[in-house]
Amino acid sequence: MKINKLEKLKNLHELTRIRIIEEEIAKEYKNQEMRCPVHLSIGQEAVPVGVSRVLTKKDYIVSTHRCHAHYIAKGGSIDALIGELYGKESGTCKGIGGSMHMYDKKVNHIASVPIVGGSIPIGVGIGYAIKINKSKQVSVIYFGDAATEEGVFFESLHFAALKKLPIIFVCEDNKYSVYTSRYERHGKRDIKKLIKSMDVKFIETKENDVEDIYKKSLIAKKHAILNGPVCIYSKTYRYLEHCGPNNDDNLEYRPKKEIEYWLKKDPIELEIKKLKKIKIFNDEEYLTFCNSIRRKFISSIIKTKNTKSLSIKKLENLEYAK
Ligand SMILES: Cc1ncc(C[n+]2csc(CCOP(=O)(O)OP(=O)(O)O)c2C)c(N)n1
Ligand SMILES: [Mg+2]
Repeated sequence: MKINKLEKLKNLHELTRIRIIEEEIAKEYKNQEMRCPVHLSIGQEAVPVGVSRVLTKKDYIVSTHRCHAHYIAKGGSIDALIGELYGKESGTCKGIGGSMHMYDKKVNHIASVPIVGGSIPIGVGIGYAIKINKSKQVSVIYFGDAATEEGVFFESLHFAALKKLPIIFVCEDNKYSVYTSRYERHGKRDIKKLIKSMDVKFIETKENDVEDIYKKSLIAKKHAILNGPVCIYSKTYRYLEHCGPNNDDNLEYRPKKEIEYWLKKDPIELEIKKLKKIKIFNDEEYLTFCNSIRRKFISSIIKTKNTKSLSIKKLENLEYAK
């Protein structure tokens, strides 16, 4: 499958949009007005961008504590994202969830659950509903490498495989659960063997390569609808601390060589290199694009700061079941 020039540019723009938004959140966070912990995805953008390129608004996603990029890539509202971070009524959960609870029915981002592995069975339930309703959608379940250590992960894969549900499991393996590496947690356990043994198709992508992830997501979506569950497994890397706006490389829980390896594999740099090679990258245009995203985001922050938080009275009257 060939990706045309326009699509290549779209990929780069989407990676960049998410990077800039997360960078600006990191800057703003230091002003201590965002009223929640934040888990940023800087460095990990290729997975949500590649996967989302094959999804429609009607397809469903569920996410984790590190959910901003998933929400943005699914077409979520930037104003609603910021509103949620500032605890405002305009937020995706009216400002009472915070960064780890992006939820927006308008784009079928159904849940973000910070209990590790917690959103996996929700995504499986959605897959089951799609199957029963015979609608041609998929349920995408994003999770980190640590979620594969939870009991519910195994139960969910088992049920999805048994019922042949239209689910794309997406494992974003950034090697770490907070400060602890995959090897320290479960030695040389082979995730590929494990997932295949559960009768779920396994597709590994190239590291941080948005085009490859896009192409493989197309295959995954087709498989999920026709044959049942599939797992996209993608190695990637976060640049900042597990939770918060800072770099924590001074703590030395990650080897220097490893950090250097991943910085050379930056998803945006990789894409720019490719576009330069086929001569469709223009420095000036790209800079203009970056500046306009940054400007829009900052003005949205300023606007949000001047809006209201949910009143106690309204909070008491909220009916979630509606
Ligand atoms: C069941 C459970 N155990 C522990 C935690 C504390 N915790 C929050 S995030 C996290 C790390 C999760 O790592 P991973 O799933 O790989 O996602 P990443 O943060 O790397 O994106 C942990 C252990 C939790 N939220 N839930
Ligand atoms: Mg991880």
